[in-house]
Amino acid sequence: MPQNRDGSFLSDSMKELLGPGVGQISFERMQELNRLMSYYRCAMMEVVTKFNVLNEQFSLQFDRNPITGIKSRLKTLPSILEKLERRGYPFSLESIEENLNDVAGVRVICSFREDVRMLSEALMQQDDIILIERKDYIRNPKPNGYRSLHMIVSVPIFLAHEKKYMRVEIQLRTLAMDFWATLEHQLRYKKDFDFASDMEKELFTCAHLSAELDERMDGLRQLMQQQNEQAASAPGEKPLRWTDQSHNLR
Ligand code: 0O2
Repeated sequence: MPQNRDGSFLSDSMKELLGPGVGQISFERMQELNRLMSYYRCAMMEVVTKFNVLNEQFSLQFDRNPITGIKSRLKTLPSILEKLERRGYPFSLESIEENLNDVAGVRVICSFREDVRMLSEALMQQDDIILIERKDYIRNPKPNGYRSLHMIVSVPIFLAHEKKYMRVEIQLRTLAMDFWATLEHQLRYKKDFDFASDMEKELFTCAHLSAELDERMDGLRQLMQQQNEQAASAPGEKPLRWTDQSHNLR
């Protein structure tokens, strides 16, 4: 690890965050930072559990899993400091909580666009979740073609003697959206590579293709759903509806 001129191993922003001096004060601040990060981790786990529960319920209803994968990540300390600096926020624990919405992130990969809508609505119906911000890049894709539904939510975590609300960034997207975003991210951040404008255009075209793929897969899903409903309501057949199943579970 590179050593600073004053002999310490900490960057200036890190020193500001952890407080002046070494020894007791910094150690206590370090513990506070660890505590804060563990709160974010707990909030992330709460959100992941909520989606796992919804997946379980919807898979009973529709006989397929709306969620194909859930990823979660905590922002690293260097990346937290970089963002505070870039946005001109103070380097303090309070500032992290107050100004950064994406320290804890959960990404939910869905099969279809309809699943994104269904899951986001079901989550927002839960009375312990507070919506802070919602950005619908599916209805309004970014200029480069990026699509996903972003939500910043505040979720309670239950500690030994208190209930604390923590913010989590949720990204909901389909497999096709995730495929494009993952590769775009890999290409864009490739070191020592200049991203030419014709490559930007090609990526944008790929984004269009992925949106078309989603649309066509949604069409197929609707068709299958209609056929299922027709078969279920045919004479002698009992339609399998959510109300029936929830009744059975009581
Ligand atoms: P990481 O490592 O994924 O977290 P914000 O920084 O969130 O306050 P902004 O730009 O308004 O500010 O946030 P926005 O638009 O909601 O996007 C934040 C995250 O969405 C990014 O996080 C990416 O994960 C994803 N994202 C947004 N735009 C793009 C894009 O064009 N391509 C790809 N591949 N992903 C995108 P981070 O912080 O960049 O990184």
